[in-house]
Amino acid sequence: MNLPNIKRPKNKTMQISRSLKRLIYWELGIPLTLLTIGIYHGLMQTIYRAGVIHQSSFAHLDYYQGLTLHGVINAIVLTSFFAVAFGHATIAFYFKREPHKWVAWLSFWLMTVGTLMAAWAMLSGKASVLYTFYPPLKAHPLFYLGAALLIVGSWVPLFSWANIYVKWKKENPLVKTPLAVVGTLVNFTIWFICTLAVAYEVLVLLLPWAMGWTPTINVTLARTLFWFFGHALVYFWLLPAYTMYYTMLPKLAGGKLFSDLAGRVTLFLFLLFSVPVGVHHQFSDPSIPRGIKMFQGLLTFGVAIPSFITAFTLAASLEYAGKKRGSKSLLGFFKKLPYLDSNKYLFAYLICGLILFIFGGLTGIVNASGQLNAVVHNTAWLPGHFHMTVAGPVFLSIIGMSLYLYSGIAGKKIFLPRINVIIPYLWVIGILIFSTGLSWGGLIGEPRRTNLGMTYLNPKNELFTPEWVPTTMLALCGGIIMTFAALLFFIVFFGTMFSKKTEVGALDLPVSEALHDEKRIPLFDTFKPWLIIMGIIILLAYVPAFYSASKNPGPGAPPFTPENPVPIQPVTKSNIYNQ
Ligand code: HEM
Ligand SMILES: [Cu+2]
Repeated sequence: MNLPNIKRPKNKTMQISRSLKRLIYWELGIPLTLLTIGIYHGLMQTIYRAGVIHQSSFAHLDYYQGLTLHGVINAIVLTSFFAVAFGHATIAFYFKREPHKWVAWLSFWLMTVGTLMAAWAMLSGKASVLYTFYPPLKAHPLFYLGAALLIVGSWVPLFSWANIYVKWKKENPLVKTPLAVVGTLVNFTIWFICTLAVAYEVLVLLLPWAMGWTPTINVTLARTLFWFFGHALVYFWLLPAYTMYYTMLPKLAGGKLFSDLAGRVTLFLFLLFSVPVGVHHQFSDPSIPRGIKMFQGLLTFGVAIPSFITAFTLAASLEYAGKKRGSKSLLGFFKKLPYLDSNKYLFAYLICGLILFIFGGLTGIVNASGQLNAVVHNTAWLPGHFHMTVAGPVFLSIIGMSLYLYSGIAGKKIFLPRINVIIPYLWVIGILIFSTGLSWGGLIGEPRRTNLGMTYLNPKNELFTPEWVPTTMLALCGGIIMTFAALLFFIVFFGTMFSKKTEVGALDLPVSEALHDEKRIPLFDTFKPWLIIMGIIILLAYVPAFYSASKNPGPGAPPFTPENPVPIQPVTKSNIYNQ
């Protein structure tokens, strides 16, 4: 094609094939289109919960159906599609080699077909089981199958990336593996291992039970398998953001990464601590002995080590950047960073995520502590906490990077750049108000996963609880601001997508140099020993947990739907103990 007014790409960028371009467009475009439904339901939840409406459904969509769509789209579909697209981008950019075409497209189609199956089940009201799909709530079999396909599809590319990595390593045995590549490979290794448990839960426990082939299910075992996956899932969400923090944020701030080795240590420690801690979501579950809860609770605090390394390394990197930009005083560097530079909008998205993450981390320490957990368990505190993690650094880095990747590869200018750079700040203000409402409400007993408008927030109902009026109103105000910020983002993203091409598109990622580029230490440039230690800790933490969950499960559970307290199939003496 002849494009006379189009500028040449800058140095160091990479021209990628049409196939990979199209793949990345679709892997960003599909989840961001679905996200409109996810965000709509987020707003609706705050409206129901504040008692603005007192109905079980709105616009033919039930509260729990909406909450399922919200959790599945925002926390599973968006994050998985993005992680794969970002993985393709980092591997192609750093190794200058593209992943196998058919492997990449196979992954895309598995994820897309899986998403469509699950979307059909959720939209037709046959899978209102929330994104954790705990039994004994039962969904349509296609929901479980769809979720399994989405997950399997998302780890297929790991094999192609690992292949490229092994070849590269053979050619460059003494060169440090690029940090962003370590991030991607660590992330997908964790993902591959943890998803084996959820695949077992879906294929061996849930599907036969949902099909009516087995009358009851072992709820504790299903939950234990789920959380083997579920906690590592949060690191699968976070590691792309960490990769951006270490390898891009210092450069965007105008400085250098304080220590390259700190990044490597952090990433490998995540390999050790991401999986064997899932039982901290089951502190209140019977059938799991206290010793295991204690052990996994302690391991959870192990994550504090890489988190603190990250906090200090990033603070030092930002300090260096601020000083290079002319700061003289001790903390003056904070004032010198490019917060509102619309050319460096990715900085704004990343720094805003970091600000929220401070509060997400602090509230997370409360959740991880056994006794404090008992106070906040199943209250609104929990969504208050995780909107400052998954809807904080995770979400902001995903949407910021989606825009960055798309506009770079397509060669298009950002639509409304001045608006774009304020979106993350609006989001931070929204979340801080929203999460204050939820966390405060949680501390005074406001439950999560509850349509409060039907009862507790309905003045005509005998259960009306006036203490929760201010807390749910705060959450509603925050929710409106977040929805407004998201709306602006959709305008910017789709506006960019539908605008004219102005440059030859190329794959370009910001690359931070290291201030302390330590010598290559073989231990921090190889996966094998880490994988072995990872395996040992997982066995120690999980063999006793699975053993107890299988041996002392109590009676098996027949299937239920959310709207009826009576099981779908009658329970008989002969089938209740039949697992
Ligand atoms: C306009 C923005 C948003 C609003 C107003 C919002 C609102 C809410 C509310 C009120 C709940 C709790 C409902 C309940 O427990 O009854 C919730 C749950 C949740 N939200 Fe959001 N949210 C938003 C964005 C996001 C984003 C961007 C993500 C992730 C990327 C996210 C992930 C989740 C998850 C995983 C749950 C838990 C669902 C469950 O308990 O099954 N939310 N959201
Ligand atoms: Cu966890």
